[in-house]
Amino acid sequence: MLFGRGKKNPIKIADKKVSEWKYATCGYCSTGCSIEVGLNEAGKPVASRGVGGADVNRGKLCLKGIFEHELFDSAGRGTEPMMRDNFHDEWKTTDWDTALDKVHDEIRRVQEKYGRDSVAIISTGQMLTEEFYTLGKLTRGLIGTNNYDGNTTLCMSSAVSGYKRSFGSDGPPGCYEDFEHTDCLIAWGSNLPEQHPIIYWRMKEAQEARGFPLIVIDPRVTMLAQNADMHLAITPGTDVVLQNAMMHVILKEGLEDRRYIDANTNGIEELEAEVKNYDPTTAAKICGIDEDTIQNVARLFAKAGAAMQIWTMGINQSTHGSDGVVGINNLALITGNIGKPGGTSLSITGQCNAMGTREWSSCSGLPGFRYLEVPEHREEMAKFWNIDPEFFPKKRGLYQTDIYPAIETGQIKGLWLIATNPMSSLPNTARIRKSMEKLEFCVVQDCYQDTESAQYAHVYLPAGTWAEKEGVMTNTERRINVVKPVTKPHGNSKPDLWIFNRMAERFNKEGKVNFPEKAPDIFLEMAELSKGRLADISGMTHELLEKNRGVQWPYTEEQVKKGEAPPKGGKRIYTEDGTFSHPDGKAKLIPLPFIDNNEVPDDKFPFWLNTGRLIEHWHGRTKTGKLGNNNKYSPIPFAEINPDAAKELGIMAGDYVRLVSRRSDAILMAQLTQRVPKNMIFVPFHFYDCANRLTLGLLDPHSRQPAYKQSAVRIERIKDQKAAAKLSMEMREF
Ligand SMILES: Nc1nc2c(c(=O)[nH]1)N[C@H]1C(S)=C(S)[C@@H](COP(=O)(O)OP(=O)(O)OC[C@H]3O[C@@H](n4cnc5c(=O)[nH]c(N)nc54)[C@H](O)[C@@H]3O)O[C@H]1N2
Ligand SMILES: Nc1nc2c(c(=O)[nH]1)N[C@H]1C(S)=C(S)[C@@H](COP(=O)(O)OP(=O)(O)OC[C@H]3O[C@@H](n4cnc5c(=O)[nH]c(N)nc54)[C@H](O)[C@@H]3O)O[C@H]1N2
Ligand code: SF4
Ligand SMILES: [Mo]
Repeated sequence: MLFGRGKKNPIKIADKKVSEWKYATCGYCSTGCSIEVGLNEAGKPVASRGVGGADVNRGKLCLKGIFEHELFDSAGRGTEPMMRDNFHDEWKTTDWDTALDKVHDEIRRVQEKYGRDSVAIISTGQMLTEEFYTLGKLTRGLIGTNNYDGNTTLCMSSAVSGYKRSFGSDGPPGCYEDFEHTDCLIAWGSNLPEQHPIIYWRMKEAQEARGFPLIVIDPRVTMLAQNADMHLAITPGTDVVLQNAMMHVILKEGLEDRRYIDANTNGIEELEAEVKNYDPTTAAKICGIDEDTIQNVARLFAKAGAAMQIWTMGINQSTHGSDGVVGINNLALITGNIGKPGGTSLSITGQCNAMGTREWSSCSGLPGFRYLEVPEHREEMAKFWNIDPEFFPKKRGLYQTDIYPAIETGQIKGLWLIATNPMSSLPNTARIRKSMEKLEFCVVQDCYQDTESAQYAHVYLPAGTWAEKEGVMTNTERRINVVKPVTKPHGNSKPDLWIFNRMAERFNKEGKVNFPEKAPDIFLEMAELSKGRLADISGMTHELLEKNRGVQWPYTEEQVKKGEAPPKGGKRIYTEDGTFSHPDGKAKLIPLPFIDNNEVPDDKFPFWLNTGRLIEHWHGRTKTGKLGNNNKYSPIPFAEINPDAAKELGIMAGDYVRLVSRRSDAILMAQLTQRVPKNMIFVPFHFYDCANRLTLGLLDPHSRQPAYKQSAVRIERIKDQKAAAKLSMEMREF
């Protein structure tokens, strides 16, 4: 049968009968797209669209944003609080007061019996900033445990640590507009087209206009690598060696910016002495990139008028994560590429509000990039919150990744999980399961009740999500944008802010500490606290954020009063000489000796295991697994295997295989692809009981972030394919 052009039916876009559009900011990734949710006449969310006038996305959305309105009533949402005495028991529905009283009483019981720090609180990068700030006040000011951290330790802590070591403070210096000014872009371990599709689109548009070279450093042929001018398929975990070798070339050939180095940095002599050891010939043997390529990339980067580096989890999730970030910063500093248009070192953030938690949650310190270790910061915050400064710990407590071992050893007995699902996201599931089973008390506060971690909870608190709530989020480029309540929280679930405020009433019986009820008022409190700090937001209000479709910090009251405020906030930080946050105002150049400490392939486990993401899914799929339009692209777990390796092992495309690591095993479907080299397997970590059964997750010494991307496995072909298919499905039922 012939299909003539004229005979094709035109694509019909269904009329969703939207009667009103409401403003929000996307709640998935850190790109920070402005979104509008369409409501029909009955007030039901039926559509999503990008906002044309928004600086970030200029009308566009990716596959996740387009279907985000389907989340509100998706399967598995929590509707009522639930309780039980033992995690083996059936859940019993209860009312909010009973559930909240129980959480309060259990936290205090455990603390009285085992000490203040025996309860841990683990938060997230997926709430609104006012919620983070309120939880921080409750935890630091009233509950008083020091073991309070976020899932950002799995994600951004290497970036935070690297920024602090280099510049004296967290805070990404650049912005997306830098793509429009750059002459050279290096992307380290970042797969923008899949993980940050709209940032990718911004980058691609700029590249088409300016024609700058794109260099991608990633062991896998990602979608970004396919679009690169040069793809450097680096040996996993050796980025620091490549960075040192590039600096070796730059300094040896006199391509550095001496004026910038002398005026703005300390430590050039020590750095020079260290990178002398990394001549390209020696480095090539370790990092797998040939010496000519190392030299070419180093020269291209150093000779560019403005050169930009971005990175994501290929750098952060490594035993050298923090060092990798410092290495990127070193490269930027010695070439004078910080804070200038197109010349920057920009960490691409992960979760929608991972930046907000870094700025305001008090997880690793106190609000507004204040530290527990600094007496003046403790005094200032204690006065502001009306608490005794002595109540604050004098240094930060355990990182998230150290909390689970502390549960295993009995040091921690109670756990409050908020918008994070460690059973699916932490490495080495078997060990996390053991910890969860040992808890005397566990409360899970999540918008879905069917999470793997809720299986181990004694209390479940159903939370609202995304645009069922009101507040702000900060994106990758320090842009704060607002989320408005588009619809009521599902069932009898409540906004996280409401839950924290009701908990605060229980810990704050005398009413000493003030907890404003409404997000815009909390925002004003934060704005007050931000005055004169790096992340100064004192000129912002919710109304301004909505009107401007987001404003970048800093944006100060003083600028507004003088009429000098840039309309959309501060595009860059560290723009002027000598403005870094170390006490002397200078940035630090830090030598990075390479220590080879990863689990590497050997005879028994001959393949690298690399784990990461797909465009259609979000983390543990609590959200995207329920949305047909997302889930249909990859409904079942799979492993990418190189066809040549598969041939040697007798594996055909679509076969079920067993991956075995020193921790455990997992059954997945083989997808044969040249995306991975012959000695590597790539497994998306979205599916429960797959990637993280296998991962080792050694920790970075500075950031305590796990090396999710480097461990070793072997592949076994399964003889009985039918049984394997059945087992693979059963493993995902609970
Ligand atoms: N669709 C979708 N988008 C997301 C998310 C999601 O779940 N789904 N999650 C969000 C979050 S929280 C995050 S943190 C980001 C993550 O965003 P990305 O970091 O871009 O995504 P990943 O797939 O985790 O890893 C990126 C790349 O690191 C590479 N890599 C592995 N080992 C190394 C190495 O040793 N060196 C180098 N240079 N590269 C290496 C991997 O091959 C992979 O291609 O995505 C955000 N966006
Ligand atoms: N193997 C491997 N593992 C990894 C990674 C990897 O690359 N490889 N990446 C790591 C990284 S970068 C990250 S960020 C982590 C993510 O790890 P997790 O934080 O565990 O991932 P999520 O599945 O996003 O969990 C968030 C939970 O919050 C809930 N939630 C969403 N919105 C709200 C809300 O508004 N309120 C409340 N109360 N709950 C809400 C969701 O239903 C979900 O259960 O995974 C890490 N794990
Ligand atoms: S790029 Fe990120 S912020 Fe934008 S629509 Fe997609 S998931 Fe949402
Ligand atoms: Mo992340």
